[in-house]
Amino acid sequence: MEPDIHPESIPDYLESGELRRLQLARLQDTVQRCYNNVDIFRQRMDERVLKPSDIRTLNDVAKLPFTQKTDLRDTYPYGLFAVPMKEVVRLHASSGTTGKPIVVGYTKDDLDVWSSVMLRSFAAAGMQSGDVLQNAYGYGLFTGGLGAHYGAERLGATVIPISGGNTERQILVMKDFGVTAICCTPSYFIHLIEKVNAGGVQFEELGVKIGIFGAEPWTEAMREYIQRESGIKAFDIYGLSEIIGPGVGIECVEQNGLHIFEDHFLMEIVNPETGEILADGTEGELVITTLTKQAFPMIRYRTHDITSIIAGRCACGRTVRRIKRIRSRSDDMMIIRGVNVFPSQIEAALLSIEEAVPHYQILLTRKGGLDQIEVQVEMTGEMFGDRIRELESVQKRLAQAIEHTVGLRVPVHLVEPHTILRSEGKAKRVIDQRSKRKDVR
Ligand code: DLL
Repeated sequence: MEPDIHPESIPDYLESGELRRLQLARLQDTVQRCYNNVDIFRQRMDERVLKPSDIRTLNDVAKLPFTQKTDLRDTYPYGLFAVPMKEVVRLHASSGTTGKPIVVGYTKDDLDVWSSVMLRSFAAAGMQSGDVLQNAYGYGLFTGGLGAHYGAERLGATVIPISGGNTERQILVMKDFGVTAICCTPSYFIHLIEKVNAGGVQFEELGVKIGIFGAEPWTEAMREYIQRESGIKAFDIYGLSEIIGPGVGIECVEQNGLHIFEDHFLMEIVNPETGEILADGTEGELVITTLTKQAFPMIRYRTHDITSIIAGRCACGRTVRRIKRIRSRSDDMMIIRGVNVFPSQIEAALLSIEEAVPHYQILLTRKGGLDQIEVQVEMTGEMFGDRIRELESVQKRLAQAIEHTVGLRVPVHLVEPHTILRSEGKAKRVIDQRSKRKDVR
């Protein structure tokens, strides 16, 4: 166990039998509350001739119906809430890729749990009271800003609620306010590093030590890039609005998988096609059941996030299990000439080339009924002055790295520095121009 465990982090270290007993009691309670209060859940249980009392062991979770994102849309806005609205003290919403947003609600107790898991997240990444956190996640309907805010305050850190965007001001604050930790999306952090460097300052000089990055997929290669370029230690934090927001899981100082706060979130990995539960270590779709949520409990929520459970104890001593970093969303998979391609594979390949900069985008088009892919990568300022022959060599090596990783020859185009849109929140890596409807993800 780490020395100086924060009292709220004690559940991270529960003995496994005790954790399973707690999970079962909480699962039974959640199922009963959903049965009593959520119409579509009760109907689905009744169709299966299943009663809450049939949940006798944790394995019985497999008997319960899945909840899909479409269920949230179909019952928009409040159809899955399990408490009367007068008990709901906060709403957040996540913008879907199509149509209406999904709306999630919290009781006072839910906010308490959320702050607590966020406190545990920051503590796992090595933050303490006395740290000064620049919170550059967006405040508003997005869960990132307020979720991080209350967790860090509860830890006793000093929170700077700067929200996303306004990069010049972010840099001023980082320079002048004694910032020791920062949270934002990894893509926005890369933008910050770039801007700091452009101002003639080395990022290391700023005194920031810890970065808590999530809300979008990023790769191990990207972590290496970030740590090398900024001198900070970069941690991966995971969460989704439907479950609570950020704080479902985070890496500890070992940086070897994300601990899931299993006393609040029951996890399963299933085959995304069949829904069959997969063994630890096998990659599949993460499915989460909330164990303590009151306003918006979720039973077997299909996250579409692809990962696997890491078997075995973490060197940090936490007993709550870990998952591998999210490889991608199942719906981000592109099928090009019969080959499955994930954006994260392209990112890893690009960053394996020394000269590469992490600003890239993937363009999907359709020609003659066939899907075409192209990768655009920004040149660095130095490369821009290079001779054509040198640029061709970089381009060739990038294409070879992609072919090596993905097994597909993909055209790579070097584009001028600063021509790919920088994100202040979640990056849009894939520009899909295959249909008339320009669907930008
Ligand atoms: O992104 C919550 C959050 C805020 C997480 C701040 C971490 C930090 P949503 O907007 O509902 O919530 O998006 C959730 O984002 O299902 C994943 O596909 C993706 N995602 C979130 N964290 C990670 C991560 C917030 N660390 C969706 N790695 C999730 C990869 C992530 N993907």
